[in-house]
Amino acid sequence: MTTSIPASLSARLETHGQMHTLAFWDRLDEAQREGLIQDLQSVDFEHLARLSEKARTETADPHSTIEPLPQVTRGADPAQDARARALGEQLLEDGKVCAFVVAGGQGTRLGHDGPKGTYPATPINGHPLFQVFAEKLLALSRRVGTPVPWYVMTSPANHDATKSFFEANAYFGLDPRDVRFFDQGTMPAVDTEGRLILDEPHRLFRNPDGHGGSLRALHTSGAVDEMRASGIEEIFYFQVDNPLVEICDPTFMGYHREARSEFSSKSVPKRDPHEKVGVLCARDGQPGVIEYSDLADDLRDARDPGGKLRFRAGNIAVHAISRGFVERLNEGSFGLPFHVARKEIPTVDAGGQPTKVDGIKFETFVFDGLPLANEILVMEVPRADEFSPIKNQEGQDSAESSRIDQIDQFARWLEAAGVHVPRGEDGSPLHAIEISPLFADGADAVAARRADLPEAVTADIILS
Ligand code: UD2
Repeated sequence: MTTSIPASLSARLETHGQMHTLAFWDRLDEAQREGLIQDLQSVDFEHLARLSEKARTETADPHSTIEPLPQVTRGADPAQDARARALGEQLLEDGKVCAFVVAGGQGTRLGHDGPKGTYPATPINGHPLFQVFAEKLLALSRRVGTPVPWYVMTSPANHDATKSFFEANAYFGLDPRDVRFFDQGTMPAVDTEGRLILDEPHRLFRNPDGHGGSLRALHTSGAVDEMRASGIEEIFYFQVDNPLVEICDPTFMGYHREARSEFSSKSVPKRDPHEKVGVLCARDGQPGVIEYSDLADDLRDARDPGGKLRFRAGNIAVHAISRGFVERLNEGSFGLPFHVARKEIPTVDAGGQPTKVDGIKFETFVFDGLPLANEILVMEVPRADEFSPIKNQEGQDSAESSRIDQIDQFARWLEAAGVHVPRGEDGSPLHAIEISPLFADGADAVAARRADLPEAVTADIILS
């Protein structure tokens, strides 16, 4: 029996001006036809039409009121920090915290072939990002005396490659039972006329639905159910591109918990008004993040009476999210707003040959969950200790800038432990330094290994 197009589907395609998606129907084999029908039936055409229309007409709202958000500052009150840290450590010891990395992005900006987490990151060994995180987690698990589970969100395009990478590297020493991979959702893209795009004659082009997709995928994948069953109450969320991330930072988890926050975020003071990071702030009283490109020039440049940037709370995409919050969202019909990215999209021409078209991708952002939380918390942290992402091939936020920042952090840890680290005129260490988290995962851990440290760094050095 040959597959035919269900009448209801062709009526919907007709109504929404999407009949071109069947242009190759006569050439498709049975399996391809069935696949295409399934693909098309999963599209919410009304929603997509609304989004496409909005993308065509959208302009920033000039009338909203934008204010900074209150923040706690790490280091401002050492006694309070210590209390928060003890609380966070207790949560970790009790097995109530898991780590969660969003690793579904394509990493196109880096020109790297493979999942971004496989990108070489450490200063001398060039260990990949995933290894850095795995070893930090191993070190943390040893500190707290219990394994800290790790959830890894992938996208359909990199799921298999990500899993294979962990398998080929024996999970970098982690117990595979403590690492759980799940896929995020996808969204079809449209051309500038709102028409769906064929990626192949028998398949729609779809992109991952943004890191905001995690708030749903945590539920649809069964991850939150699993968390509930194993007693996990708090999710430490981070991005795949930042080797300085302090995974499950107990002080942050403690502040988050003390404030009964459902969604907490770390910030770093923006380097300068033009730095390309989103800013945590309140828009019309609602907390959220405004992308650097959407912050009006006068607000971007505004200073407070102390001379600091008024909107300096740079979003480093490190969050603490309570499991109960994710569950509550998914009980209702929550939907994060879709943001628009205009991109060239691969497609096929009339002859079925590969070509490109100007298109619109739709993505959701996790920080749009902030206004849905009953309580939130923002914590400002020092950039040098916590944020040096690898995003670009060169310049700021590149592998090279991150390498310099990692070496600088290792140098500071050694100096605090009494090791002499020679520095050049510009203040940077003369020799490359790499400290594996398995040797020591922080200044205190380095100091505790004083007996294993040299008196001075006299050449490039790896401590592992
Ligand atoms: C993000 C923030 C920016 C700033 C910066 C800090 C957005 C829109 N912007 O910029 O404000 O805070 O980070 O480093 O978030 N990802 C997925 N699935 C997707 C898309 C992305 O898992 O569908 C992951 C991706 O693998 C990466 C992270 O989300 O770990 C960030 O994605 P990005 O590189 O697109 O965000 P970026 O660097 O432009």
